[in-house]
Amino acid sequence: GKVSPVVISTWAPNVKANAVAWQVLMNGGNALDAVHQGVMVPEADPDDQSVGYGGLPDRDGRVTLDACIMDHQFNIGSVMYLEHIVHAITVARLVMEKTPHVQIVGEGALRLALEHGMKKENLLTEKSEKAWREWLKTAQYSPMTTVENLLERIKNNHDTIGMLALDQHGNLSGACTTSGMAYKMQGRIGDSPIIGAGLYVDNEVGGATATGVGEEVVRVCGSHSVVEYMRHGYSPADACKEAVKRLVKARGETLARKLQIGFIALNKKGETGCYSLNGDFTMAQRNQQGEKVIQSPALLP
Ligand code: SD4
Repeated sequence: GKVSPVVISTWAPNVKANAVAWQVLMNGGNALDAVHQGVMVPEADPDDQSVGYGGLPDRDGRVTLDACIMDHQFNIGSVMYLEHIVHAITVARLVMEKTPHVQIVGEGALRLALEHGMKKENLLTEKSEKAWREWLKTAQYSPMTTVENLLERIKNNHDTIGMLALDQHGNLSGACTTSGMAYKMQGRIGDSPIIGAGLYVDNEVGGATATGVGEEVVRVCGSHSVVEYMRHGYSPADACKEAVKRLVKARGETLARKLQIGFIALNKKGETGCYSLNGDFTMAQRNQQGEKVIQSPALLP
């Protein structure tokens, strides 16, 4: 029989992204197209300063994007340190479908995009440039302040999008896209374009995606860990919780209290869940019952 589709994504404002993904699924589209088109919504939104166009730049004023995508057959593609292209997720999909490789960075990723007819654009909006110049005044160019800035943005409930979908054929896919940590050092890559860290999908089990301080998500192979916990029988929420606990164990509670990471997960049966290190994390969900924002439970609330 037909499976009941579902879409989830990190952060409440991404109900808008879910709506687009849901429409793809309702038109009979597959999970891969759903997550691809879904995450294009915040990528194109100038007011989302964490993703795509309008994203906050690195400390030198360059907007550099990271994204990855994974389907139900272990096909993967990712781009890192991509400049001048609004839809990094589309370039990640080009890497997956049009090249023999799985990860392409910087100039090479830009070239791939241009070769496939994508347009070169300025991603730095006036609003983001102004924020960056303001930051320059007091930041002393320090990477520590970038973590503080990220935490501030997370409090404002507006950040990186990771999205997972289950289609009517019972197939899972995921996508993750970000402009990364604001005012990061040049060339810095977080978890978001790293398969296994920012995103992982195993069609026999489920999928997971992450948000928060990427350095910490990478440290525990976050999304892959969540999927492995589900493989061993944990519910999506409990699997996310175990991965968060693993980080606290690795880093200690004192440091962990100053950080934030959040996971969302979706299993083969269409069950969903989320869990975060500290408070303020939300998950947006869309299924046949309608649209919903779920306040995530937290380990150190
Ligand atoms: C990064 N994980 O680049 C991203 C940022 C993020 O919520 O998700 N913030 O580290």
